[in-house]
Amino acid sequence: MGGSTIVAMKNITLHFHPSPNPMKVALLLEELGVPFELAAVDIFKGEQHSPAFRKLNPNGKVPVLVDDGVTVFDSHAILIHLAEKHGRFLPRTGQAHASTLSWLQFIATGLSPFSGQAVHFIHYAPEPVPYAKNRYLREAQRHYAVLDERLALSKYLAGNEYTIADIALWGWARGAAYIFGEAGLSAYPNVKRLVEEIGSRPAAARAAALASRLSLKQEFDDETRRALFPQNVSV
Ligand SMILES: N[C@@H](CCC(=O)N[C@@H](CS)C(=O)NCC(=O)O)C(=O)O
Repeated sequence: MGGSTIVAMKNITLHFHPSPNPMKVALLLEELGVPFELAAVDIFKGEQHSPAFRKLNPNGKVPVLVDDGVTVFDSHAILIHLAEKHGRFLPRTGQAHASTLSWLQFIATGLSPFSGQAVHFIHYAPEPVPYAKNRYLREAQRHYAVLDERLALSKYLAGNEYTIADIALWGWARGAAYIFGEAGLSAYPNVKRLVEEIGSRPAAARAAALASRLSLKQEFDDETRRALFPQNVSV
């Protein structure tokens, strides 16, 4: 009697939906092997717009990480936060450090948004907009071509070391068929090689399995369209 009970607490909560940007963070957490809680944010139901979630991310998007009381939003900010905190997957100095940051930014400001817009105009625009579809598809292709040329020269994006830049790439490139159809990444063999290599890592299998622990809405109906594309809904 009187002894204190030590309860193992998970001090990290990942606000998550199994879509490309949160998947980057899930992979890094699994690679780091740190325990974390998953808090599902059902973006198909509009939970990203709730006042409580907006307090965590004023931009109303996943992922968000709450790490020992510190809140970080935006996937690449979270990748850098975790990599710095744990001293892994972000080389500390020199060319490898600079290259990791460069490729991270390339993916944050280029590959991710152009891929997102390509998906939108290929699959979800309320009416066909050939100009926009062509523009974003071509830009997604161009970004994959730049990555492919880089990966023809080095094993990983930043050189010889697996870094958060590769982890960021995996988040989007594993779903490339959504943009390129059945051909997937076949036009980009070096990107394909890296994405398959990452996909075969146990951490990637664990990250990919997270979705099965959640019961999330699958139907893409009017509620989903209102949640994801509120600009299309007249008020
Ligand atoms: N720049 C942000 C983008 C986040 C983002 O677009 N997240 C998507 C899922 S991949 C989302 O929350 N979509 C819901 C919405 O747009 O309402 C990041 O990298 O974290």
